[in-house]
Amino acid sequence: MKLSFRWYGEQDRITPEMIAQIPNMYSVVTAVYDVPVGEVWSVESIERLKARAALAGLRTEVIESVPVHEDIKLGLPTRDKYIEAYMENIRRLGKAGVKCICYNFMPVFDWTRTQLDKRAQDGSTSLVYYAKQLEHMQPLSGDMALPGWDSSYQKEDLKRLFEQYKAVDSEKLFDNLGYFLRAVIPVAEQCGVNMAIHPDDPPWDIFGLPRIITDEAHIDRFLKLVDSPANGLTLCTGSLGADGRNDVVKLVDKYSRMGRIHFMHIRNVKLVEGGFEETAHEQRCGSLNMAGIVEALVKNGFDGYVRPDHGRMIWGETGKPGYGLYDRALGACYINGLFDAAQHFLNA
Ligand code: DNO
Repeated sequence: MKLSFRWYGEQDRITPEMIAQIPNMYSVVTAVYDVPVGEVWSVESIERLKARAALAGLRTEVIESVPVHEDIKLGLPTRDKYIEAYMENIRRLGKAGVKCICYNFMPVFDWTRTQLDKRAQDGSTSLVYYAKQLEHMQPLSGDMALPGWDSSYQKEDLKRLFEQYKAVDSEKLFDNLGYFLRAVIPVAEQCGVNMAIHPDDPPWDIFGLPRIITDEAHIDRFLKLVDSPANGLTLCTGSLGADGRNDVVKLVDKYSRMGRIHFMHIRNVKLVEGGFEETAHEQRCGSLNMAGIVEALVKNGFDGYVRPDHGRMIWGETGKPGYGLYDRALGACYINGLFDAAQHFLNA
């Protein structure tokens, strides 16, 4: 596996030098953040990211994300120009040495939580999702914001989008995803880039908007839309694991055996009545079988990218919820340990 770590570019107070001090670090996971969704990234911005990471001795082989414009997800006639721009981004990134592009196909909102600073007994805080709290959230109010969301939407944009999505159920969304993939996957193949869709987080419909990358049946269907190795997955254990019906070890085993996992987001999550809480990565802190997940990867010879995912806020750190340095670094070390142990015992 190739260990990686999310770096939010030059604005991030967690620098590539800090990231490089985490043992076994291979690549940053980053993106160009100052270009509106749907536009082409300049070669200069891409090269700048790469050069900055290289100063710390790190590669820039994973992009998270090249976001997909809503017109593509909605299947509007204007989608073709956004798909053109997307293909151009793949070409430019491939040229710069990027090997894997993470993206998602969630309508309007990215990952969703109902509270970002839930305090645990040990004083750490983390992100949680409680269905009861969600009932009180008003997505159309325009004053809701989460760190993963596109903050450029105004109230009117959101209203319009919700109207437009009335015509898009999960079948339609699948069709629109297929249309997108049939265009971009051949380009990715030519450029030596693997596309890696991120599952929906949480993996169920939200605010009446459909979500389709949610479980085994849907992932199977997704992979068949374009049956190419370049059409693969970011398997996020915490996202899929938020639905207790998903057997995450089985999914990791199945899709890594098929060679369709290009990027792993490894984190734990604790299922509670009516929702879930993010925890430390450590197995006994949450509901997931972390050792089993890594064992499956090692058994199948997985050599793709891995990153620790959301961390708690600990030791008084403040910053982007889920993206502090300390707990993600602890997560990275735990992941290293699990891989070493699995390798050792499987080869013994
Ligand atoms: C959350 C992330 C997601 C992910 C996107 C991929 O922290 O895992 O925001 O980057 O869904 O497009």
